[in-house]
Amino acid sequence: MDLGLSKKINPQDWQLEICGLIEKPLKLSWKELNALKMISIKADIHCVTTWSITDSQWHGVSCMEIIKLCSPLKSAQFVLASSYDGYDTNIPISFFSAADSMLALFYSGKELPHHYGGPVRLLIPSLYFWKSAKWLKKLEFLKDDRKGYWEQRGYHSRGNPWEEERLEG
Ligand SMILES: Nc1nc2c(c(=O)[nH]1)N[C@H]1C(S)=C(S)[C@@H](COP(=O)(O)O)O[C@H]1N2
Ligand SMILES: [Mo]
Repeated sequence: MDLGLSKKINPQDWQLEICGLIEKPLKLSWKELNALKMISIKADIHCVTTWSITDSQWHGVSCMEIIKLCSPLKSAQFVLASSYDGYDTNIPISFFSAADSMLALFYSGKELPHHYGGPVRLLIPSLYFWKSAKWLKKLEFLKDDRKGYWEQRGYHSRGNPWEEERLEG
């Protein structure tokens, strides 16, 4: 379920911009991303329409690695993730920096397929799945919350599944 990006992104053309309230703004190429330390996680995914995928296997770069690289300022409280299809979504920095939050490059042991958001998707297992931006293009660190695509259309700004934060917040 997505806005639809018909054109596949060639990993060689993929780039991630990291900007906003950070000490070191940077751009990461596919090669640079792959040189970072990777982690594997098993996650339960919670979709807003109540289905969940249990025990899915993901491999990629921990969001903590990104935080270490760019050094967010104390004033940075939110991350706005934007994608190659024009989608965006906001994430409180406390959830972005959770141990299981990652830039996923592999799913079930295989390179992340295009329809799952490959080559690189943000994965925030502690929030509803609409927060996991596919075809990730940019991470912007912000002081104030800025709603993304679904949040502007009535979805909850935080989206914690344990609090059932589905709509308007
Ligand atoms: N770039 C992008 N990411 C996106 C979306 C989108 O439209 N574009 N949709 C979100 C929503 S609403 C859901 S439910 C999940 C669906 O992920 P899936 O296609 O892997 O099941 O992706 C999220 N990430
Ligand atoms: Mo969704």
